[in-house]
Amino acid sequence: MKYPKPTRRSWAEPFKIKVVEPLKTTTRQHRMAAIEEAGYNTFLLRSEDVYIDLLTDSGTNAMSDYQWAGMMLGDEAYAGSKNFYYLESNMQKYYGYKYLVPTHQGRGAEHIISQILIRPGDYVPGNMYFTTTREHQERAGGMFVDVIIDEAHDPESLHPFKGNVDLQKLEDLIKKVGAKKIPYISVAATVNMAGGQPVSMENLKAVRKLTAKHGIRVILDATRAVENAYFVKMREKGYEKKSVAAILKEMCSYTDGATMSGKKDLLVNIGGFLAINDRDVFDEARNMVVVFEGLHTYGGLAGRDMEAMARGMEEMTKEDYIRSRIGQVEYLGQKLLDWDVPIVKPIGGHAVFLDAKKILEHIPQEKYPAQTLAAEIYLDSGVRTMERGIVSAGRDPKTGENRRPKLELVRVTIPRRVYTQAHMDVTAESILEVYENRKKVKGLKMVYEPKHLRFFQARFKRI
Ligand code: PLI
Repeated sequence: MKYPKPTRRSWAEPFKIKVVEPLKTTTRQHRMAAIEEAGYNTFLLRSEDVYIDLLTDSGTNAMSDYQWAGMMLGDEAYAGSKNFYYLESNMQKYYGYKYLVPTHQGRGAEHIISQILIRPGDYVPGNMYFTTTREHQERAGGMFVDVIIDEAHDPESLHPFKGNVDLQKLEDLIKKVGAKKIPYISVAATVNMAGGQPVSMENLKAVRKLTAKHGIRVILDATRAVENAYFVKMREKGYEKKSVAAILKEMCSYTDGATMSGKKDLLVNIGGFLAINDRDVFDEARNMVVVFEGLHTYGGLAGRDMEAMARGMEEMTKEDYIRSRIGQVEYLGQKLLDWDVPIVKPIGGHAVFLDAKKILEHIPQEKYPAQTLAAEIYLDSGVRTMERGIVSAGRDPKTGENRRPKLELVRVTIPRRVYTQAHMDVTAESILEVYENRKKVKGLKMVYEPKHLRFFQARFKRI
């Protein structure tokens, strides 16, 4: 026999393709001009110059026919849209929180909760930072404190729950600054910046227990909580037979509220919400949302967008969907591992993270190895990825110094239900090509640095 028999049965996408969007291929010469014009920042590329777009899984999902059908049922009323009430009841059903405040996307919810709960001089612990989350905490006068376990900063560590909160670090912070100075702990489910790494249920329970003792709230970043729930099912004892839906609800039950970017788990292109159990916080949030987002029954969204989110909630917890979602990321990651390309291990939920520090070990962090690697991959094939290293980390607001994260990564992010296995093959081959030619690559220098969230708009030149 020519081919060895497979050792296990394959999964396949639990859908078929009904509408297609043509992709454009370009020449290397075209891409050279495009990346130069974009200041070597993949965020500044025009998407029509991109072949396979793995910049982000945010708002890049393919909606189902069921969701598109729902779009036609948009009740575009300024107040009291029926789509809002449907979204509210599905949020209660799938996440279990009491109150819902819709927002235009995740950062809208982060803004509101930060302004309500954080006072100047407060400390906000979190299991690693996320860019927009920390920005809003700092704008409210808070200081972010990283309390994730040390393993999260080590790309090689095989810890199954690298998103876990280090309880000792949290306890030390409480002792040092006092519980009164900690309005809440922000716990992200599948930690984006750590490589899409999950939090265990056991850890969530322990965080709940410790914070409850001190009267500190727990706010979940539920953006990719379904993906986290799937990892709990796969890796945590006692959860093998539970449904992903039940695991999700249990995770939320150990928290007081959640900020949510619907653009990820909810399989839509726009939307988000703040969910909360406390009536007083809800009243304040409802009051704030009308100033910054829109009326409390639409929060900056069209009725049709809320309908699509509500329907997305029904699809996200389907076992065959979530299995193929994570399976596709694993397929790409395993391919790179088989070729010894350094990536963050274990493979994450929404993306494969390339270890740029290791791949371009001859380029010091000040010369932006991850930014450089993302540009090189684009040059090779038109595949767009994203820097998640020193550029994303930004500057310390107190000292003005560059933060120097241990992780210097390139995120190869997989949109949901968008690309096929062949796209993953092409991507993996491009990364391998760049990896094999890595010695020839030189770094970048930053020539324009925006004040806030600099990674979005910073510009670079080749050294
Ligand atoms: O992009 P927003 O405003 O809908 O959501 C902000 C946000 C909050 N939390 C987490 C964990 C995120 O990943 C997140 C947005 N992430 C983006 C845009 C990404 O590319 O990962």
